[in-house]
Amino acid sequence: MDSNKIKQIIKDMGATLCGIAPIHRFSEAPEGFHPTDIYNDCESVIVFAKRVPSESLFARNCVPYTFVNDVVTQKVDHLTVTICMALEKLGVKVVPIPSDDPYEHWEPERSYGRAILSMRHAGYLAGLGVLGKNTLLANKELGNMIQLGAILTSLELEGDLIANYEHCPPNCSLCIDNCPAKALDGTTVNQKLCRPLSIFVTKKGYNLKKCNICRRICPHLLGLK
Ligand code: B12
Ligand code: SF4
Ligand code: SF4
Repeated sequence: MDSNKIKQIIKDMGATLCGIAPIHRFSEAPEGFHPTDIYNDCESVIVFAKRVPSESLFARNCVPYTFVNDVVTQKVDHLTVTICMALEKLGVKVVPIPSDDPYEHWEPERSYGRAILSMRHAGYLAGLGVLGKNTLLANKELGNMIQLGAILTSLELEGDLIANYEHCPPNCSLCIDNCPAKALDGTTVNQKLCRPLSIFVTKKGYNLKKCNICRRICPHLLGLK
């Protein structure tokens, strides 16, 4: 099974984008968060994305945006497992990675969580886009409104070219300046500051995404063209 065949299967099943990162590209991953820390036999990381509908970003109430995100996250998770079932039937060894939760690493004093695989880094290494100062992965055509999914495989697959287009103009700092929690520094996000807004818990216990400004304010929200 070659790279193009795998990517075609995954796109036919509903992914908007799909790219492949050979394992050697992950040499800079922090200890404990390398794909082989999840699956010994991993030789390639397949990363895909679904487009997230964007107009809910501009709703005055945060419920529609929260709803859209929750549903697209579930869709990507279902797609991940469905792709794994299809590839396993073809004899390919695959390990699915959740799009968002759950993960184990948690540092309570700084409210810092880290997923078993960083989708933003994996997406970059698979050629799906570039990382902006808002820390999000932005694709040339779809901007940052993409939800990412990933699958580890023991197949040695040909990698996609890493994207080299410019994302953030040197003089742009709109996301950093407008973050109400002052959580952005241009390379990372202070989770302790962002979480109360990004994952706001209502009195009834619902998790709402009350803030998405760093995503919405970006001139490249919907693409770099
Ligand atoms: C925890 C989490 C959060 C945290 C931290 C966000 C963050 N930027 O890391 C909080 C709660 C703040 C958050 C908020 C949001 N999130 Co969130 N979140 C995640 C989650 C579940 C894990 C991310 C993680 O582990 N971060 C911790 C580490 C990886 O980040 P770091 O500390 O900056 O990493 C440093 C080092 O550890 C090192 N590193 C770490 N791993 C690796 C790997 C390699 C190979 C290398 C080289 C380096 C490296 O590099 C960094 C610089 O030193 C991911 C899903 C996933 N599995 O990735 C979604 C994810 C990042 N979130 C997403 C989204 C959409 C959001 C929000 C926009 C939601 C909203 N409110 O509208 C906001 C955006 C806020 C922001 N600007 O980041 C999307 C982003 C999609 C995209 N286009 O990029 C993801 C990828 C979910 C998905 N599957 O699509 N989120
Ligand atoms: S989601 Fe809001 S609080 Fe979090 S980093 Fe983005 S702008 Fe800041
Ligand atoms: S708002 Fe400007 S600095 Fe922030 S991610 Fe978008 S282009 Fe980059």
